[in-house]
Amino acid sequence: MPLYQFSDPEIWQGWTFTEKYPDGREIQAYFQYVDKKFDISRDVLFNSRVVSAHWDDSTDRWNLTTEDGEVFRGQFLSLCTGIGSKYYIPEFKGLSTFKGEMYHTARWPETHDYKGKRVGVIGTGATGVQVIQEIAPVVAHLTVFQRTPNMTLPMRQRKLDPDEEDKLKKELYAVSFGRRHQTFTGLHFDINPKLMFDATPEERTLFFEEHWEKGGFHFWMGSYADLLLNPKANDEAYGFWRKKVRERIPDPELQEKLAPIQPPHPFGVRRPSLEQSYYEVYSQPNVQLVDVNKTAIEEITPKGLKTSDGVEHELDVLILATGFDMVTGGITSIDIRGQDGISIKEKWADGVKSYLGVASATYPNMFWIYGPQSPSSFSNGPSTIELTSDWIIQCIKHMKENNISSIVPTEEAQHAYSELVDQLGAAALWSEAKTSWYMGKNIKGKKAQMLQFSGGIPAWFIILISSVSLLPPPFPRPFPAGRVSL
Ligand code: NA7
Repeated sequence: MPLYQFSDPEIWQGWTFTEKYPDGREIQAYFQYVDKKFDISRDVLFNSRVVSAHWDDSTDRWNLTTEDGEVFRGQFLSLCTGIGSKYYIPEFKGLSTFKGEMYHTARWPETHDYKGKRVGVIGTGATGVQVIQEIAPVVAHLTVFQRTPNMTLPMRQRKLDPDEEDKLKKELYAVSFGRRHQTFTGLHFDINPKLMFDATPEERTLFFEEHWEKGGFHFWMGSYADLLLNPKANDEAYGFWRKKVRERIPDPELQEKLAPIQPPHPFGVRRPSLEQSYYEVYSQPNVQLVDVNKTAIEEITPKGLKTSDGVEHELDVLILATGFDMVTGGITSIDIRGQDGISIKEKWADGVKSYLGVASATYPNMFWIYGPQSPSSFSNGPSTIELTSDWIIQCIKHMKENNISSIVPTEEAQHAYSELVDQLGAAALWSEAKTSWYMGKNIKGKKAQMLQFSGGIPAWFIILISSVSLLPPPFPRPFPAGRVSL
């Protein structure tokens, strides 16, 4: 905070977060506040799962059906399904035989007492890291099943002082929000334009230290310009990261499991999770780390989990922190059919294609926000969301004012944009991670491809607004002259 929120002053002037990284309850309270302010619930049908959306070319309308059989018709379809709405459970043998309690982190129980329980966690991504550091101090025993060590970053959580925030609101909030479309990630800081080895070793060390101290994504998205492009530069950052992490782990065996000499993949090509006490908990006597590359998960049994060394890890609770069918899963779970009657799931089986990361050829009047081929999680979410929303609103206004009843990207425009997304993805080291949701590689059978626009918000913003440069400007920012050629 403060940038991971709506930029409307009516919202932020009346709300102050209590922590730099607010917890789930506070975020929920914030959403309730926003809802009340704009009376959003009035327009929402809760607890209804959309199962299909079919375009009717004769009437220029979408027909939506819910699980309960209700049918809705509408001219426009906006998919706000997010990038992490379809959670993923690998096909572990015997999973349904487990007699204890089992949760996926996406279905975290609101209240639960882990005190005195034997708990197993599979997965060490963002949710695994959070769960592990929170429950380790209270459980009787915790077994973590790790496949790839997470290259985490220090969160540097802190309480926010309301008086200081009030002052910042007057002086800096508006400026910071105004800058969100000007930085690579849509945050208030930017990538250093300098190349890593153009800096002297002393400069580099000071730079790394400073960014490490700042915490959050500074060490990653505030690093030198070639961090994710040049393997040698990447090694340099990894070396610093490894040293910092190892200092917190007394046991050499654990050091090697959590921060190995040889990195499993380049630093930062998978999303680094933010942590607070993650490494300290592994030194607790009640915490055990199992490397599933050495001793694989063989099966889940009624009593726990059996690994390939013959050990049965007895558990009262099994937590699956195994991730999501990220970026596309929310959209492909709905039977969406456009002009040619082909479902989007079938269309994307061979790889996602889109125009601007907002729309898709043959699916008229359909837009998505914070989804495939947009900067989505390579950016500060609200930055991408607000830019996309502005674009969609202006597009619909333009159509209304000009009596246009439907609009659809051409295959050529879609092809050109999707090629650009692929080329940008191939230009960096992203594909060197064996399993990475950025590339769809965490899901069996999913086509491996860069799923997001990785060229940064400013480049995407120019492409986005150039595509609608005929529309009246909604943006309080300069339009580029002419169109950007794809
Ligand atoms: P992530 O970050 O995708 O993490 C999933 C974890 O589950 C990851 O450590 C995986 O190992 C592990 N996993 C998945 N399948 C298996 C199997 N079969 N065996 C062992 N381990 C497995 O999901 P999260 O929910 O934590 O976070 C998702 C995003 O939400 C996050 O990036 C933020 O943007 C918010 P791997 O590392 O692939 O070897």
